[in-house]
Amino acid sequence: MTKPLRRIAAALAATALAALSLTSCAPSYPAATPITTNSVGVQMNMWSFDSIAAECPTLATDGYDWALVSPPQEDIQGSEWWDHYQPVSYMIDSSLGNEKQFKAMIAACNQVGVEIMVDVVLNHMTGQMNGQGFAGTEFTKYEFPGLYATDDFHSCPTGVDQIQDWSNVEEIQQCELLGLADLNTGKQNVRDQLAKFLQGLRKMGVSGFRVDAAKHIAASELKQIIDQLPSDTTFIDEVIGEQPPQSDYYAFSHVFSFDWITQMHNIFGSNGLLGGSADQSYFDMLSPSDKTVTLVSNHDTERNGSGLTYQFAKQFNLASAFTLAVPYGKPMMYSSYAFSDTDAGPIQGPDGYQPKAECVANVGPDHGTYADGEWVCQHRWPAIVGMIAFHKAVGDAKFTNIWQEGDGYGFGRGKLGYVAFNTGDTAIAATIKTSMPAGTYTDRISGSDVVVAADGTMQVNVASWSAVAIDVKSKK
Ligand code: LAG
Ligand code: CA
Repeated sequence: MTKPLRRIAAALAATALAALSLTSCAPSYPAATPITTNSVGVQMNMWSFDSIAAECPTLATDGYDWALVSPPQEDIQGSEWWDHYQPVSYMIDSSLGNEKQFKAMIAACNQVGVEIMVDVVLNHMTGQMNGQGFAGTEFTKYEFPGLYATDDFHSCPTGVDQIQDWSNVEEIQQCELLGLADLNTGKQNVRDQLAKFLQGLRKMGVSGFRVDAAKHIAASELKQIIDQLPSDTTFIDEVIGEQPPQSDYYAFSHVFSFDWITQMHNIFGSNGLLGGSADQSYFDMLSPSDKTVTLVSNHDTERNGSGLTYQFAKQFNLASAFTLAVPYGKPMMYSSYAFSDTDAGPIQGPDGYQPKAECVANVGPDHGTYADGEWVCQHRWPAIVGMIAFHKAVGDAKFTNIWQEGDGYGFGRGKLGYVAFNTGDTAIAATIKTSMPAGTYTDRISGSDVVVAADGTMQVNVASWSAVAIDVKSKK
C-alpha cells in the first residue's frame, strides 16, 4: 500500500470506529410494546417491587401483558398509601423498595413477558411545609435540592393557592390541588427535569406511564414532556371530569375511562346489567375505544364510593369479567389490599419497607371477610383469569346475538366467542342462539363443558351472579 492510500485506509477505519462508538454511546432505550386492543393490564396497587417480581410468573401465565406500579419515587415519611403521591425527589426509594429492587422487578417481569408501567406524579411535589423524605432528602414546600427552587412552582392567578373554581381550566392547571406544590410546567427547565425522570425510568426498562393528575397539567406542556421520550412509550393520562376535556390529551396519550368506572358501578351495583343498551351504539357515546383504558376501579374510586370494590365481591367480579368481554377499550384490572381505614397503607416492616405480599388463601369472590392489610389478589380471581383468555381469543370481533332474559344478558363476539351473564339471585337455564361453530367447548368460568348444536344454539345453566363464556380457543 502506498503512503497516501494507507492514510486513507487508516482514516476510513477511524471513521468506522467513531461511528461504532457513537452507536454504542447513543442513549439506549429498551424496546417497549405499546398497548393494543388485545392486551390486558393490571394495577398492582401498593404492591412492593419484590412482591411484583415474585408475582410476575403468575401474571404471565394468567395472560396479563403489563402491570402498573404505584409511584416509585422518594416520598414523604408516613404509613398512609397517599404519601406516595407526594414526591420529594426522583430517587427510587420508598416503602415499595429501592432502585436495585425496582430494576430486579423489571428484569423478572420482562423475562416472562410482562411489561412494567409506572405511575408518575408530574404535576406536583409534596404539600408538607418542610421535612425529610423516606430516603433522607431535606426539603421545604418549594425547595427541593438539585431539582426545584421557589420560582419553579406556579403562583396561582387567583392569589389563593388552592384550586377553587373547578370549571376554570387555568385554575385547575396553575393552582394547587389539595395544597400540593404545583410545578410550573410552563418552564423549560421544569419540563426537562420531569422528562429526565421519565427517561431514566424508561432506560431502566419501564414501558410506559400513568400520568397522575394529568388534567392539572396543560396538555401542550405535557406533550412537550412526552415528546422527549421514545415513540413506543405508552402514556395513560388521568383526566377526570368535564374540564379540561379528555380529548385535549388524545393526540399523545391514552386516557382512563372514569365513565366506565361509573357505568360498572351503576350497572352491577344496582343489579341491572347494561340490558339492551350494551350494543355498539352505546359504546360509540364513550371516549374512542383505541384511546381508552377501561377499568372497574382504581385506588381512589375504591375508597371514595364511585367504584366497585372487593367488598362488593360478586359485583366487582362480574364487572371485571364484563370489562374483559366487550368490544370496547383496553382493559386494566385492579389488585390491592384490604382496608377499613381509607388512609391506611399496607403493613410496613420495622425498616419502613413493606414485607412481601402474600395472597389470601382461597382467592376469589367467595373468600368472605378480610383482615386489614391482607392482599385480596383480585387479579387471580378465577372468572377474571378465565375472561382474560376470552378477551384474547375474540380480539376486536363485533357484537352479535344479544340475549336478554330476566337478569340474564349475553352477547356473541362474531364467530369467535359467546358470553352470558346472570346478575340475579337464581340460576337461569336458557337456550341461547350463538354464531359459534358446532362443537364442545370448555366454559371459561366454571370449567364445565358447553355444547353448541349444529344450528348454533347452546343450552346453558348460568349460575346466580356468574357467567358462561366460550370462545374458539376453548373449543375441545
Ligand atoms: C391523583 N390523581 O389525580 C391520585 O390518583 C390521588 O390518589 C391523589 O390523592 C391525587 N391525585 C394527588 O396525587 C391522594 C389522596 C389525597 C392526598 C394526596 C396527596 O387521595 O387524600 O392528600 O394523595 O398525598 C393528602 C391529604 C390532604 C392534604 C394533601 C397535601 O389527604 O388533606 O391536603 O395530602 O398535604
Ligand atoms: Ca398543575
